[in-house]
Amino acid sequence: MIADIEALAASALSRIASAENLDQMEVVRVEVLGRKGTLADFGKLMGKLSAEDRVSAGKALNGAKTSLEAAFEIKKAAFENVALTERLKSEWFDPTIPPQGILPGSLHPLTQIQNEIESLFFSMGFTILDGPEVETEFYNFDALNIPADHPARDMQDTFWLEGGYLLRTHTSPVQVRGMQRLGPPLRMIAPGRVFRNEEVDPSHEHTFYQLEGMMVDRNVSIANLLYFMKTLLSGIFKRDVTVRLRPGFFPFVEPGFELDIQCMVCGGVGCPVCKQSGWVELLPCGLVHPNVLRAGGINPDEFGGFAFGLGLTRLVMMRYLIDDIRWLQSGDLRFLKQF
Ligand code: FA5
Repeated sequence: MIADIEALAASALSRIASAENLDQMEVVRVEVLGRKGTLADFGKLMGKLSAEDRVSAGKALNGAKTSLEAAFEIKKAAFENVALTERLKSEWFDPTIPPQGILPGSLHPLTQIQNEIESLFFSMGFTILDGPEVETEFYNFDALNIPADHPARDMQDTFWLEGGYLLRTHTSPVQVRGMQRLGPPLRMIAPGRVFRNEEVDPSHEHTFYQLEGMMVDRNVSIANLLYFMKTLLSGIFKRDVTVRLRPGFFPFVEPGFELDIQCMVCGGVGCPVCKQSGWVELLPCGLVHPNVLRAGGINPDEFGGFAFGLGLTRLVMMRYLIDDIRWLQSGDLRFLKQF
C-alpha cells in the first residue's frame, strides 16, 4: 500500500508540475486531494491494515498529502503571480495624460484681459482692490456726489434690495472705499462685476464688468489721466486704435470726459454693437470732484486726482471682435473654446 501511495503521489506531483493553468491544477486537486479523491480512498482502507502497517501506511499517506498540498499551493501562487503581472501590464495608466473626452478648462476671455490690465497697472505702482457687489446707497451714490434727489441717480437703473442695499451699478464706490483704506497719495484699480436693470441688446448686459482706476496725489492733471489711458489702450490692443475724447457728465468728476473707441467690430462703418454710430463708449473719466475726495477722507485743497471707469466687457468685445455682448455670459463652450 505504501508503494501505491508513493506512486500516486509521484504521478500527482508530476501532473501538478506540468499543469499549464489553474484549471488543470484544480482537476488534479479534486481527483487526488478532494474528499472523494484517491488519497481519501486510501484512508478508508487503513482500517483493514494491521496496527503496525497502519502506522507506516498512515505516515506515508500524511506525507503524500502534505507534499501534494505544498506543491499545489506553490504552483497556484506562481500562476496567480503571472496573472497579476499580466493584469498590471494591461491595466496600467499614466495619471499625467489629460483625460480623454473631457476638455481642459481655460480662462474666460474677460479674466484673461482683466489679468493683463492688472499686471500692467501693478507694474506702474497701482494697488488692486476689490469691493462688495451688494453696496449701500451711501457708497454707490451719496459719497460720489449724487444726492438722493439728483437726476443722475436715474442714469443707471438700479436693482434695489431690502434695507437700503443695492447691487452696485458701477465700480466707482470702490474709489471711496479705496481712499478710506489707503489714504493719499494712492494709485488703485478695482475690477469687478456690476449690475443694471437694463434692456439687453448686442452692447448692453444687465450684468457686466467694469474696471475702476484712480490716482490721488499732489498736482494730478489731465495730462496724467491721458498718459494712463493711452498706456492702458496700447497695452491691451498692441496697435494704434482710433479714439475720441468728448466732454461727459458724471457728478463725481469735474471736468468729466467720455473716451470712445472707433468700433472695431465694423471698423467704424456702423453695426448693431455701435448702434450704427461707428463709436463705442468705453472709458469715461475725469478729475475727481472735491466732494468725493472729502467723502474719502482726503483734503481737496492738498490733493487732487483722476478716475476712470473702463467698460471691461466692451473692451473685451473690441479686442476679440465679439459682435454680441451676450456671448460672454452664454456659457457656450463653442464660444469659449476659441480663447
Ligand atoms: C460709469 O459707470 C461711471 N462710474 C464711470 C466713471 C468712473 C466715470 C470714474 C468717471 C470717472 P457709465 O455708466 O458710462 O459710467 O459706464 C461706464 C462704461 O461701462 C461705459 O462706457 C460702457 O463701456 C460700460 N457699460 C455701461 N453700461 C453697460 C451695459 N449695460 N453693458 C455693458 N457695458 C456697459
